[in-house]
Amino acid sequence: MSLILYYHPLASFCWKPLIALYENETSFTPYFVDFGNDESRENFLKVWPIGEFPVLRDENRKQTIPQSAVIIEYLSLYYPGAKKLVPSDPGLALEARQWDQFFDSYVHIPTQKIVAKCLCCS
Ligand SMILES: N[C@@H](CCC(=O)N[C@@H](CS)C(=O)NCC(=O)O)C(=O)O
Repeated sequence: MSLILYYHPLASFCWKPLIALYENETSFTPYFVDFGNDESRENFLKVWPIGEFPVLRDENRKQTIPQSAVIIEYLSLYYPGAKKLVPSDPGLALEARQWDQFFDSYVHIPTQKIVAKCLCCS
């Protein structure tokens, strides 16, 4: 399988590319990055030393793509499916990016702070 998505189920930024992949039934291998497991963490850091997920690895194109929104654009470009992920109209594409960044800033980042706090407390 060509596409591997490095992700964590509690990381809401990872849900963005997961939704894109599932919407178009794009074939991929999910790789659950378990930072509590040395082998899992090291395998991921070999692919993306920054250590932030989601990251898409495309073995066919020999590309490593970080950043949730860029992964969606990459899928839209190289693995298009029945569902259009990015509007063709440049004005609408700009609006989509605007909302994407809005939700990143005001929903995902606060969500991740809550998740991190809860995990630290448990
Ligand atoms: N701008 C990035 C943000 C990704 C991000 O913040 N990922 C978090 C989880 S949701 C992460 O990797 N946290 C682990 C860490 O930073 O060590 C994106 O859109 O992908």
